[in-house]
This record gives sequence, C-alpha cells and structure tokens, in this order.
Amino acid sequence: MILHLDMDAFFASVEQLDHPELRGQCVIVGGSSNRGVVTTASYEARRFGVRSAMPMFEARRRCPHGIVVPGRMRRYKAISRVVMACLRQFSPLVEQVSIDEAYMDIKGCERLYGPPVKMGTAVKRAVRDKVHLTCSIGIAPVRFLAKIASDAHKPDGLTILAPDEVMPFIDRLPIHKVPGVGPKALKRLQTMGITTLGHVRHIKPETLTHRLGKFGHRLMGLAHGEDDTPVTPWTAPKSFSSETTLSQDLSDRERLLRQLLHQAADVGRQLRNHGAKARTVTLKIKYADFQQITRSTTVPHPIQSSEVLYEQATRLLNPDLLHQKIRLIGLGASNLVADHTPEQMNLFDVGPTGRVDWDSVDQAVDAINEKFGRNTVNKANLIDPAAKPR
Ligand code: TTP
Ligand code: MG
Repeated sequence: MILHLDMDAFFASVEQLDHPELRGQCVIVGGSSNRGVVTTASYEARRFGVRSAMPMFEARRRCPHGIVVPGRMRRYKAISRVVMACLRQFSPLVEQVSIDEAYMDIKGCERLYGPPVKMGTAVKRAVRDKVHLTCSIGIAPVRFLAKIASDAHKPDGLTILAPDEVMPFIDRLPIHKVPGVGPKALKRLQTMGITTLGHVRHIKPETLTHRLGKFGHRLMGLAHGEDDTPVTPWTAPKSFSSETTLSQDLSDRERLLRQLLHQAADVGRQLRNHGAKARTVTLKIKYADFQQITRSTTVPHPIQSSEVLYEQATRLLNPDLLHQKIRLIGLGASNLVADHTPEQMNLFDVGPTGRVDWDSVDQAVDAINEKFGRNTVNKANLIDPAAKPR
C-alpha cells in the first residue's frame, strides 16, 4: 500500500498558525498588487471562489473582505522539513514531491502500526502534534490512486481504498481527476466519449495509443488499476565541490588560499543546505601542464563549517605542491553523513577560552546572506585589497 500526504491550504494555514488573528478568516497568500496572482487561499476564502493561480484582482472581486498576505517561503520550507521528518519516523521509504506533499511506501508497516486506517490516523496525529497543522492522507494499493484519495476529503481527510474497492472506484473516477490528463488530453478523451477512467477499458488499446501516444498506453494501465511507479526516497548527493580555473596560472600560496577560502564558503553552504557533513576533504590541483593531482584528508569529526573546511584545505595546500604554476584549484567534500548523526565530542579539544562554535556562525551568516543577498557578510580576508573602502 502507498500513502500520499498533502498539507491543507499549506501557506495560508501557516499564516493562520503564526497570526492567530487570521484564524477563521479569508486569507489569500500572494502578490498584493492587482497584477499579482494568488499562491493559495484558506478554505474560508475558497468558499468565495478564490483559487491558486487566480489573478489577485479577480480574487479581491470575489472575496472583498479577504486578507491578502505576502508569502514567507523560508518559514514554509522550515515547516515542510519538519513534516517530512515526521513521515520518515514511520518509514524511510518517503519521497517528497513538492513543498507540502509526499508519498510513503507503507508495505510492511502493518506489523508496527496496524491496518492502514490506524497508520493514516497515526501519521495525521504526528503531523498535527509536531507542526499544529492539518493534512489530508490517501492510502491505496497504487501510487496514482493514493494521490487521488488524499484529495477526496480535503481538508483534514483520511481516505483509504482497499484492494477490492479499487475497480469500482476507477469505474466512477472522472477522467479529469487522473494525474497527467491535461486540457489537451481531456479534450481528445471527451471527443471519444470518455468521461470516467473506467470507460477507458472499453476502448481498443491501439485506438488509445493512436490518439494519445505513449500516455494512452499508461492510461490503459491505470484503468486496470496498474501503476508500478515506485516510491523513490531522495538520496543525498555523494559529494559537493567547488573549483575555479584561474584567470592566470599561479604559484603564489596566498592568492591560492584566497580561492580556497571562497570555495570553502561555497562548499560549506552546499553542505548546510543539504543537511550534510563531510568526513573527507579533497584538494584538487591542475598544473599549467594539465597534470592533475588530488590530496585528501579524513577527519574524525564530520565537518559542515566553512571555516573548518578552509582550515583543512590550508593544511592540504602544502608549499611542496607549488613547484609549478597552477591553472585550476578546487575543493571537495565527500564521505557524507547526515548532520543529525550523533558524534563523539572531543574531551581534550577545549582550550581555556572554549571552542568557537563555527556551525552557529555559519548558520547566522547563511541566514543574513539569504535575506540580504550573497556576500552581505563575508570574511575580511576575502575583501580585495586593491578595492577602495566604501
Ligand atoms: P497545494 O497542495 O496544491 O495547495 P494547498 O496546500 O494550498 O491547498 P490544498 O488543501 O488544496 O492542498 O500546494 C501547496 C502549496 O504550494 C500552496 O500552499 C502554495 C504553493 N503553490 C504555489 O506556490 N503555486 C501554485 O500554483 C499552487 C497550486 C500552490
Ligand atoms: Mg496542499
């Protein structure tokens, strides 16, 4: 069985959560100018016909008392991460497909969580307890039906399609609800007299592929309740790197270190964005004669901080390596672990002044740079000495 979860009126619900005065109100998230469009609307506003992607002037016309709020993507992303982590507590087979939507393969979960209805209820409760928001869940034997089921009783719905309910459900299912049926396909299907997915079974497969191409073949499979699209959990990249071909060949260590400082900032940011830490740091050098070498080091404490990456890179850039001019320099981080992996603290590493918490420094710098633009805060030694002070 496959479970599909979709948060209810996601951005609007987050606004209502964070601003209690908006609860029970018609909330419209989107660009407030009349040229803006609606991103989403609370269920209260949907009663007045406000919909996602509708021009804002139209939304205001339909719902003049609606409260228009701009979106706060960072906040929605943060909540999305918590929701996904919540799902992963039930099974590692989770595939996130959008900011508020994920599939989970729940095959084998029965022993732990009981029948689908219990499992669905438990997931909904876990999400509500963690982020104080409601979601809708669909559970079905195949992926496309799980998605349709989650939409069937929104908001706060739980819809389960048992295997023996699948065919009757398909027979009644309006064709426009089938994922992949866009306006063009819908028109063609309608001209063939098809209004439900069940009707598709009565058409000759050749006719269907003739009219709809490859999608016709898939649609016939769906009409028989067959959809072998698996749930594919996201897998982390194996490494991150940053490299630069220099504008002129160099053997000046100071100038090469400045490149590495930039690259450490870049690789550190990639690690933090992906929630990963690296055990191995690699320096890559291509000499003027195109000969290439790498030097690596593996550290006991996985690294995420740009500062610590730079420290390691500095050690790797041994003066012996500068016997010839360099045309390309690069820094890589590999041997990754998730950043919540528990780690052994070093008992003897703490100096009299204590340790600098570079992870917190990086997080603060990332937050400022994300809000105000790249390089708003930067290392003093990345400032070009030739540039005039502002
Ligand atoms: P949806 O899940 O499609 O919509 P929703 O969660 O707001 O409402 P529903 O209860 O029907 O699921 O999309 C999730 C979020 O993605 C939504 O809150 C806002 C954003 N979004 C856009 O930015 N643009 C769009 O066109 C749509 C449809 C959604
Ligand atoms: Mg949603």
